Amino acid sequence: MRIDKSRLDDANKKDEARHKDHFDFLSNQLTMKGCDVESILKKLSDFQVAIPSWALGAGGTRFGRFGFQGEPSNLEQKIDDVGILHTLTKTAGAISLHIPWDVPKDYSAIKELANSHDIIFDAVNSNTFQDQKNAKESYRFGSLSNTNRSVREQAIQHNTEVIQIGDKLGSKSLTIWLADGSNFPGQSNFQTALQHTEDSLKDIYKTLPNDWKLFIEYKPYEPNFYSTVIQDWGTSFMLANACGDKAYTLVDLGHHLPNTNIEQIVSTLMLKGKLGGFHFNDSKYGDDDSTVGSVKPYSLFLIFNALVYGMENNPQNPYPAWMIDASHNIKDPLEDLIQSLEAIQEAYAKALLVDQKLLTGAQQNHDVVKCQEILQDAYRTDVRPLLEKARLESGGAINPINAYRSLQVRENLIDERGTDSVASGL
Ligand code: PSV
Ligand code: MN
Ligand code: MN
Repeated sequence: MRIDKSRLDDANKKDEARHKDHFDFLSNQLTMKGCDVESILKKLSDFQVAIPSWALGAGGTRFGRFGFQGEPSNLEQKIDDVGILHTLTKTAGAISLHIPWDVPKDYSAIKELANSHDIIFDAVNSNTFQDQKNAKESYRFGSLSNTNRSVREQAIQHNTEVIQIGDKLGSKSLTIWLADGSNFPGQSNFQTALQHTEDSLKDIYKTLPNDWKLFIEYKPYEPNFYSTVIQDWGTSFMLANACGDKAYTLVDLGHHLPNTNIEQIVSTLMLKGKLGGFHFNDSKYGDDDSTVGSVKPYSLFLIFNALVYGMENNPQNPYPAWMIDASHNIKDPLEDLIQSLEAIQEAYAKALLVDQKLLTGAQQNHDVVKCQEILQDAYRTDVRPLLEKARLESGGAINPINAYRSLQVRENLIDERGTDSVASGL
């Protein structure tokens, strides 16, 4: 299904007067403070976040999965769902595929469909954390780090195939997340596992087209609970350096031990020009993959403050690839993603309000109180009218959740796809 533009315009009409009132008030306030509202709006409209193909169905837990009616059951329907998100929010102009969950059958038809929704193919993700049907070797004891050469070769070959698939779609980056590690002390030799991983990554890197990037994701634990080969940003950074200029670290917000200072990690990586990709989600305990901004919105703001600083001051760092890596097991997945997109834009807008010159001055004067005031003044500003304005000007919804509900998007999807459709690839 596609959202009809005139019905969206009607939905917007109900919110228009309130929006205008709020926007005018905020815009005046910000202008009086010296903010360039037009440039903030432009940055907000330009900011696009990839939606992962695996987040469009309801997620499960290891205890089970409650399906959600009208879920997409093939790649075409997943692209249609991202199209719905993009029409409403105007910030979801990309999709990130996980291979082999979403291998296109007809490449030109898939590209045409994505194009008709104004969606591009962002990073492709390989999968060596599950065994595939008819695979010769098993990843039970690791993939790129495995002690068995033929397992490593199968995993390298898979990544090469993922690059080829992505290349046909116009993707420009490969993300590797390895589940490799061990569950018990003594099970694995740390040095051997790391060396095998480095050698395997270098082999994959050799097959990377010149205009591509390799993103190396890290994660401290899970599914292995004693050790993980690429456990932290330092290991990822070291491996990226060992591979070469086209290799970067990817930060996933959920992949840190509790209380880790992620904004500092972001700053370090950007200073060194090695922050390649970013996965958004939120968490209370571990890699919970909760809706972005639902638990720790102030942390998200501080991280964005570091990202904005890096984007403005670190030309040595490429523009990062943004992706939502969240999925929920009880919410409507599309509503969940709309909430995540909104939270990302909100944190970004607040970070754009930080007066960097004033902050630098306060830092140099060691005025600790003033530094905190500057950050918190930006954080406490209700920036939602800016988001509404940016969306409205791009043809999206003033309030995407309200529009999604009033246009009965889920009901239409259920009519179209049936009540028992099950998302593929989960
Ligand atoms: C692993 O926890 C991860 O964050 C990686 O990005 C994967 O590719 C993704 O989740 C989906 O399994
Ligand atoms: Mn991730
Ligand atoms: Mn994760």
